[in-house]
Amino acid sequence: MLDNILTKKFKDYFGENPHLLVRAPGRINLIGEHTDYNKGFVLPAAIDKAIYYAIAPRNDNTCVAYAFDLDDSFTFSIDNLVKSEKGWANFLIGVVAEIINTGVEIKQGFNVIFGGDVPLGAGLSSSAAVESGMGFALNSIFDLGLSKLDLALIAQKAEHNYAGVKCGIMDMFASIHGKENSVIKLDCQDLSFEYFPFAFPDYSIVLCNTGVKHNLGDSEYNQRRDECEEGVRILQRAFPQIESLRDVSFQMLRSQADKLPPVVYKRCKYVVEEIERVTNACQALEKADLATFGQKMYETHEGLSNEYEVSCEELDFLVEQTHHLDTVIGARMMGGGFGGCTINLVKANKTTEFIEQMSSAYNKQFSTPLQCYLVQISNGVELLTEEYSMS
Ligand code: GAF
Repeated sequence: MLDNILTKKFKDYFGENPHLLVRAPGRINLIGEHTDYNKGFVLPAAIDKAIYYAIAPRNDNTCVAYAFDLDDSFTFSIDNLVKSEKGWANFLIGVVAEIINTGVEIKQGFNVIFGGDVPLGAGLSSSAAVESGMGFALNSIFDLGLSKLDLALIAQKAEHNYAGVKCGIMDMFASIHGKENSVIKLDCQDLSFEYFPFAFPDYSIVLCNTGVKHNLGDSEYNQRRDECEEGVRILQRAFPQIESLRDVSFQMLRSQADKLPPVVYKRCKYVVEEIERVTNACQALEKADLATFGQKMYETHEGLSNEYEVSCEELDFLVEQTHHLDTVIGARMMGGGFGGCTINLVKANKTTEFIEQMSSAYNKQFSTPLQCYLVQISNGVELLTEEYSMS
């Protein structure tokens, strides 16, 4: 549907057919928050909300990009990849620049249109979807020979160097490696991963969007990362062998509690516990024990709210509401925090009731409508069509 709209727009805008169409999904994360840049485990999945790309090569070095949802365009040259004043353009420029930085040559420019239905600022990683889709589209159209892992690392570097967020690898990895009805248990230390089936007919995944826009670049995210790194530096005095919080047990952390600033201790405690929680949650999943899994989600929320301090009033309210509903088995804030969505595991035959109850409570409390999305776990980035003939 959206790909058809983009194809038509491409023809109108550039006067030719796109050569290919790409779909790059947003992501959810079941558990394992703020663990990726601490080399721990995460459990994300790609979803049925995505950014679509229509693209065709050009015969010169110019790149013309049109952002369908913003009705805005930007032109740049592959010979001059400097940051733009336009935030959205930096995601594309960044991917082109970081591909070239890996030593891969891009020999010509391109025309591209992109847009989709991943809500912006909702913690569903629209930016990672944009970056992953751009890399995948360029890799396909110019036959660059980059692997899926290369594309994820390129997208992450684009986010670091062109969007200014020192994010972990989770979001782009999920957008690229997603698999229908499966969550990805990713070990962020060595980037090995395994798929866990996540298809429980009795439960649905519902996201509740606070509408509060988080801005990861707004320094808080990077600050959390700095606090964790500070913790590691201090812990290394007693344990020189550790490289990240992944290598730290709770006992090791406890033994150094008086050496760490209280805020840093809290941050490290949350991360060390969360890394272990993902392992325990996966064991529950293997036994199809959704009740234990859901309990772990609630524990994560407590840690994110009280120790990592990345939640907000609206997110806490939404999670608290679910304690009064026997239709919900697990809920927590999701993603970087400071707004965005909660993720809820809800009895499948009660999702409408759940959405009505949550919307009404939220509206009463904050006088703001609540957006809810019933999401399906989908495949990762993929080619939709190839049209090599120009018309
Ligand atoms: C954001 C980041 F981009 C991820 O890398 C991850 O750290 C997440 O916040 C928190 O788990 O989505």
